[in-house]
Amino acid sequence: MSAPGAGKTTLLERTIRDMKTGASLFVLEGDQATANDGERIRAAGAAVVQINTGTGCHLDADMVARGLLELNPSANSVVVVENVGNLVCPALFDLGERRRIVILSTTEGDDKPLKYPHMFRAADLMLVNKIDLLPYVEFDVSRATANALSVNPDISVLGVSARTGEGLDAWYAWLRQEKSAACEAAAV
Ligand SMILES: Nc1nc2c(ncn2[C@@H]2O[C@H](COP(=O)(O)OP(=O)(O)O)[C@@H](O)[C@H]2O)c(=O)[nH]1
Ligand SMILES: [Mg+2]
Repeated sequence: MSAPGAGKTTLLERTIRDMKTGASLFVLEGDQATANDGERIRAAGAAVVQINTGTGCHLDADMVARGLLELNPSANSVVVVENVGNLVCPALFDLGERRRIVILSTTEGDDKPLKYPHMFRAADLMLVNKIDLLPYVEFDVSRATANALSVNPDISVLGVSARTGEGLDAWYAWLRQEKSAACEAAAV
């Protein structure tokens, strides 16, 4: 989840390519219109189903259920759901996710966790993306982190650049750790 343009699709494309996820990662792409992001994900090498919400500002559980039937992910794979871009409605709907990630990019302002607290309260991890742009924008990563922690003391925070690759190793480690924890929990 994130505001439009924070880098959800770019980060996913890079993750699929760098981790060589092949048939172990599947994607549901939510947007009001177009299949653009679905095509980008397919070109990166992952199976994807595009869901268009029309006038809707978020995905709901029924859309995800129908998308999953079509996507048909294999056992022990990771399914990533890219929600419609905005920091309001997607926070309010349970899609059955195991973990929720919010991306805040450095061009959006470090006050956004305070202005959209429900989104940051609903997330397990905040990725601060576009850290390559920090020299050019007024964005204080430690202030953004403090703001996120003030609305959600349990949120984890990682700084990344989906463009330069800085910080992505920590993101990949987080993803691997979450996947093995989920597989262990499912095996019990
Ligand atoms: N400088 C910079 N640009 C980025 C980064 N990540 C994404 N972008 C750019 O931000 C724009 C929106 O990215 P996109 O992935 O479509 O965002 P989405 O709407 O959240 O899926 C595109 O022009 C990307 O190239 C980054 O880490 N650094
Ligand atoms: Mg996108």
